[in-house]
Amino acid sequence: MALWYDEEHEGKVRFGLKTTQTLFMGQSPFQRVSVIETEAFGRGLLLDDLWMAVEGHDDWVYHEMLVHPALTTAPRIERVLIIGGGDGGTAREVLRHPQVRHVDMVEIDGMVVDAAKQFLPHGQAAWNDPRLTVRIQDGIEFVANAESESYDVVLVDGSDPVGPAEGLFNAAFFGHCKRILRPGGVLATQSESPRLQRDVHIAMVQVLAEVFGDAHPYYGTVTIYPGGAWSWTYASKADGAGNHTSPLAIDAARAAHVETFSEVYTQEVHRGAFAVPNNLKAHFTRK
Ligand code: SPD
Repeated sequence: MALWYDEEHEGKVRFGLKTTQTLFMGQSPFQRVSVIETEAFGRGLLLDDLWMAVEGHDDWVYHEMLVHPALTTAPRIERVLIIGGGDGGTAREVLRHPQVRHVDMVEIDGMVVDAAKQFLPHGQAAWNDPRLTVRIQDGIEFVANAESESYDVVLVDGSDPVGPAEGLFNAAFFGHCKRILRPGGVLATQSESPRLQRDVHIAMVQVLAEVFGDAHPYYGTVTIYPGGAWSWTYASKADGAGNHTSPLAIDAARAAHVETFSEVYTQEVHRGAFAVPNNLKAHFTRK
């Protein structure tokens, strides 16, 4: 008999995948961590029964689009901080940039990293890179205590705003992210579904605009996430002259390098992703 795994949203919507094997299931102090083999998308990681990552297309879209718009536009990319990202996909994409010298990845749940190292193909390229330091620590506490102006790019790769990731969506957290960025530095965060989590998405962009004085949502399709339509948001810290880094001022050499290995990212995809649907635009226009 076939076993199906259904992810349910607010008791109204379900997304189901036929499974072939459960490879890992554990309860950490923070959440249930599972790795399940699916017929359609290969191995997948779930946290508290919500899909986080699967092999192939969804992994590429999600991680390439979280990472490369920021890393092809930030003035400097030597020091990068990843909050969350325990499956390793974000670190993998960051470390593909030769200009990156040091990456701190702060993941609250050691069980996620252990399961990813053992069972997930996604992040394997990252784990042995000497530029990566993995810290098993609360990201909220880490940014609150980190030195001011110590990173060029901050990437927030958390789960949804329930459970351990809840504090990654508010002004206090983003305020510290801004403080620890160097002038001109860039933050990119996953910012939920513009369709099924529309209110959370709008609120996140508004909070980022408030905190940074600059926020640009961008969009793509991640089949395994609620509704398929997904978003990330880009925000930059003003430089010494009060100017913000533009998400569309792409460093052509860095982007051309990414295009030599990417599955999804191109400069055209990057530019197109920042087109905001009309019915969301009104929420983001500052008066
Ligand atoms: N609904 C799931 C949203 C998860 C976003 N982050 C996924 C982490 C993959 N690195």
